[in-house]
Amino acid sequence: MSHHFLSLSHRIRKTHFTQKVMNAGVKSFTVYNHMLLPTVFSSVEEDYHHLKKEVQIWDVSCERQVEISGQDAKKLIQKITPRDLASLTMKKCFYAPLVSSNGRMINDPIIIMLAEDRYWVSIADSDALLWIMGIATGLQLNVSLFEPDVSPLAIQGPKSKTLMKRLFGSEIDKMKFFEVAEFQFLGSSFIISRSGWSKQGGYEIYVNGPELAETLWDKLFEAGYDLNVRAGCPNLIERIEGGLLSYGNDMTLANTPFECGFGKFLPKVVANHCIGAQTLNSDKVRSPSKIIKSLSIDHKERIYCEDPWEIYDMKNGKVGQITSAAYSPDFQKVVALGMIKTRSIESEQTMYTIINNKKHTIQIEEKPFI
Ligand code: THG
Repeated sequence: MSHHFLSLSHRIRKTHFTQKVMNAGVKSFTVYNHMLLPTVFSSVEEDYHHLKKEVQIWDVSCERQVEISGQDAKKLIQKITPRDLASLTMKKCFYAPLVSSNGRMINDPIIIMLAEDRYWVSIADSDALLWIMGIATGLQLNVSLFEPDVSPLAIQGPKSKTLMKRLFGSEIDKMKFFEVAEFQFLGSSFIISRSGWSKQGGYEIYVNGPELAETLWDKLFEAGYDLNVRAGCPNLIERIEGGLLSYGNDMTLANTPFECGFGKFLPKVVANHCIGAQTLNSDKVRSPSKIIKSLSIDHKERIYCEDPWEIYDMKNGKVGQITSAAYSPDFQKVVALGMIKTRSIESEQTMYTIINNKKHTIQIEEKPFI
């Protein structure tokens, strides 16, 4: 990867854990929701092996919450996503695409219900608060909309449950994937969900304000000493293997949820009161001409995809692009995500991409990699 530096300023926000992350030896950051997000501690490969074996603490404060509360909160939240929220309760969060009026991806957040009239939209990297404010203003809805000072801290890896039980007790055992519960710790209450941007299992603690952030960080490291706990971060290789999509990389405002494989989260017919319903209910959009796939590339070197790599097949020419890629030590090939024309997938042509002037064949893989 090429190494240049980003100039820091007040626009690029630090988090309540940034000092701890620096003390833990972070090597590089990216910017996500105008905030620092660590990307490497030891090396992408070493971080990957550790994540798949032990337990890591991730500063994912950049997963900002958009809080929607008030009389019209429920109406507004069901307007901004085509996913049916009728079964959303305070006990379970939903992964739910936000789409534009013409049915394109605005963001792919997790929605948490805190009360019938109070929600958190845990957003990916786009200014969803502005979009939602625009809708609330345009429709003159009676809501309060803001970004609360909430900092998600993710505990990820196969030993995450053991560590979480030591701090929060045996109630942790009862939590199933995507369940949400409130826990008392250090005299304060914390919302915790069993979720996180890895497929190694884990939890996310929504830390309110700055007061307990560093203490919680320290307690997790004390309690996890014998578990070989380390500071970590979303890992490029692991998340590609797991098929977790990254907004801005694998999908953008140009894509429909069906192209992203999110059709399974949408009802057969999207309700009319949802933004984008008309487009999302059209046959053309429901059977997309291109779709995101898990891929592998016959390439054995450490390589990262900073700009999309074009995909070709022998018959159809250019048939798509690779948007994320990394060499996987476990699979001993480059694992990738990319958008491919369904026509090319169906015609089973050999696909290839060009990296440093050399052709490399591409294989479509199961998601997640096994
Ligand atoms: N946790 C929280 N907020 C977040 C993220 C998170 N905000 C930003 C970003 N990540 C949002 N994007 C995603 C993408 C994928 C998942 C969660 C958030 C995810 N997907 C699972 C999968 O695809 O296998 C499960 C989806 C499901 O079946 O419901 O977990 O990570 N708080």
